[in-house]
Amino acid sequence: MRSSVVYHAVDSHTEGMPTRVITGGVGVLPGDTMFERRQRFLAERDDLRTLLMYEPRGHASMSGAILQPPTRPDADYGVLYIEVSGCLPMCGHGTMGVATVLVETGMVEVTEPETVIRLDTPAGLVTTRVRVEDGRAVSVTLDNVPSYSHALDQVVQVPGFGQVRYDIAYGGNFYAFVRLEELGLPFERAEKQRLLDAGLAIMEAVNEQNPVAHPENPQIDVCHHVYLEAPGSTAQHSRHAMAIHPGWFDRSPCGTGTSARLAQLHARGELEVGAELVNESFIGSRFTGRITGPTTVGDRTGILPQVTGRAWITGTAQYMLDPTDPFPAGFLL
Ligand code: PYC
Repeated sequence: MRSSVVYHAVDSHTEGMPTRVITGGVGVLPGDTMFERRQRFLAERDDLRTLLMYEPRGHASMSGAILQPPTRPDADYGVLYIEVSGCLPMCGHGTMGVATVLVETGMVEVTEPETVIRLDTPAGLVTTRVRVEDGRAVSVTLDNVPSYSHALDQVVQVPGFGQVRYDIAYGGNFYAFVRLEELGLPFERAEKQRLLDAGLAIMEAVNEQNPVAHPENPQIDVCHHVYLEAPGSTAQHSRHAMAIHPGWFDRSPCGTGTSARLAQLHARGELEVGAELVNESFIGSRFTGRITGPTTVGDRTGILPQVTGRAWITGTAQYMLDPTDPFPAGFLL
């Protein structure tokens, strides 16, 4: 066996969506904040992301997180989210996977019935509360970064669909919300390619015709997620298919998407502080979200979102790279 590198991983899934948690082998990434580390990682070490996420070690809807020492004194670990699509500022299902791995591998001091872990993420500090029974992480509740509704009732021109109405909100990433009834598309897994094509076309139109920027961090300036709302969804129980750049569906109910959904519903006057939302994914798995209070995001009115879900460890691995491997940065078909 020849290998120039070895990356240690604990693989997990959160309500169906994988998180490959890289626990060793990367070293400390340069940068004074996790956002700066993210920017430098994308510029200088993106081949490591693609090696760990793309085929043949990953696949077209892979997701992961690299553990780091924190850059701030109030956090226990730093987290860099790695995806097939790039490095997200924040990832809810990934955070639940990380918290579960930290508890079940004993990488944090575990207290029962609750273990609190503070994570330094590129989007800000995220506190997780892990419910622990007999050493097992039973559920994870995360206090996500402040979220806000960016705009309601926007319109874009989308090839094949004409004018499409949408709301857009931020919950650690930007999310465009579109009702499937308006697109005339059914909420069925058998129609997943048509749904994905529609989501990607809307995403492109939103980014071209109505670009976004976070009021406090203008470098967060892209909408790579489209929430295709299923018919019959309400402010208490919402079902959706989440189309994500460059072409996959979130298997989980999407933690940052749930946070953005809470902000959108609050801005529409449909969900009050304290009320709960059950958010259901395309495969039927669920997160519960709630608004814990009001806040501001720059000069915008925002909310403090909390999201609860579950994650399971699926395996451990050492990922290697043989110097003769013809695909040192992986590939996607
Ligand atoms: O859970 O926040 C999330 C997420 C983002 C992309 C995939 N999952």
